[in-house]
Amino acid sequence: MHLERAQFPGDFVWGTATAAYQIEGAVREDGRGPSIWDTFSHTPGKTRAGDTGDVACDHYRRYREDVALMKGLGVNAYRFSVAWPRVFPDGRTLNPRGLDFYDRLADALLEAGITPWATLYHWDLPQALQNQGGWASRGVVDAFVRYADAVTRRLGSRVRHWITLNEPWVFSFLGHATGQHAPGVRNVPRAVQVTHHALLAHGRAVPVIRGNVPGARVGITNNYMPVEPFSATPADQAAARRLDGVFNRWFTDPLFGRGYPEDTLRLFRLGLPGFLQGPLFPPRVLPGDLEAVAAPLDFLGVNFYTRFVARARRGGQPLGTEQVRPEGEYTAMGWEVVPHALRDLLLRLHRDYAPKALLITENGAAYPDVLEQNTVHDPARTRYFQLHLAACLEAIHAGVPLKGYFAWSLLDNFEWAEGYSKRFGLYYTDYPTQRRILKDSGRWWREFLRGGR
Ligand code: IFM
Repeated sequence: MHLERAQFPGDFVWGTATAAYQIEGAVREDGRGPSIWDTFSHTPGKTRAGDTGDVACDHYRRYREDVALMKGLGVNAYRFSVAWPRVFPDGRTLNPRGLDFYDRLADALLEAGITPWATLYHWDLPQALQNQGGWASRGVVDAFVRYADAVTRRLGSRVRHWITLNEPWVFSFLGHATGQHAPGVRNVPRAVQVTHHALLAHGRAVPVIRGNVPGARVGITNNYMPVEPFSATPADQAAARRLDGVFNRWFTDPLFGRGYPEDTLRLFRLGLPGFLQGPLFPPRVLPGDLEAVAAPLDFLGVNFYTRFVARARRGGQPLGTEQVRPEGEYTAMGWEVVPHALRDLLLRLHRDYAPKALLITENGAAYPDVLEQNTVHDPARTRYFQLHLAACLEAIHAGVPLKGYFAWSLLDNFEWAEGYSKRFGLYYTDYPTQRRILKDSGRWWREFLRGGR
């Protein structure tokens, strides 16, 4: 496949992405408090092989080396997240030492000519706030705004690009409905309430960030899951639309001033006749909330990995829908490789919401990598990147204001409930020695980024 950096706009953002709990380790360093992921991962049976983020990639101590790795790759941006429990260890009291780390990281990035893109929340809520109800309690909104204020005051002179939340769908539903993620709650009404508090916290933080950061660029990152009907039957189409509401529109319509989608609200209120009986779980939304959620954005962050093919089915499956797994290529996560779905998604977001700018804030793939003679041959991952970059180009040619792409991830890391069993990195992490080894896919990226500079 012919793909060159020069085919993309000259000012395109090229980055790699990570998140605090997945790479930092040092969970007791410099006054950090426990997060819900510390609690969850230390609870027997919650993560694969009982893995925890206690050490992870030891990035807290090795960040300089990791910045050098990025420089070697030739990226011009790095998306990382700030750990809330480093900054407010007990949920209330500011710990300036926790911010010192991000200060040093930002300086090291800038010195290396890499633009920092900071995410405020990538799932590591301070346990102290969870003890007060966490995201299910409205008090979390003020706590998040205080946290966003403290972080952006301290880093705002050097970090201009801010992402409030990473993937509210995931931490709302996997954290509070299925219980696969921290805090491990299984309560659908609570999960729906969490979605609203998350979006409200985002919207209330946006003007605060702008006030603290000269020339701020502020956005949010959603995980998008395009849903395609299995067949053209009205039942399958309706099933796909239901899921699209819950996965995608619920987290996007309110950001763009449309409130929550009517059909999904109706589903949450009334259930699905013959399947789920209402009244169920519409969220409590107070006057003024929706206006706050719709704070103007500079960009919409898109995390894309795969699609969902939906078939209507009564009984057994949530929302009267089952997932069909078409024949084709799948990654080690069991996610289908479908680059056309990324192109179509970008076209759709542009058409339906017209954000000022779109960025792919995550895209990548896990494969069963094997370290052999100090190298990892991972042609499937290289191909995954190439196919998805080609999909991005098609979207750009069709007029989508796509401004950047962050590969997930810089290095193999703690993949949440999957622990260290799934590897997404451009660098292989040899956990016993903490050596980082460039994979073939990383070499491909380096060559790609070298071209056209
Ligand atoms: O590792 C995660 C990341 O934290 C959020 N988006 C998806 C990635 C792969 O599962």
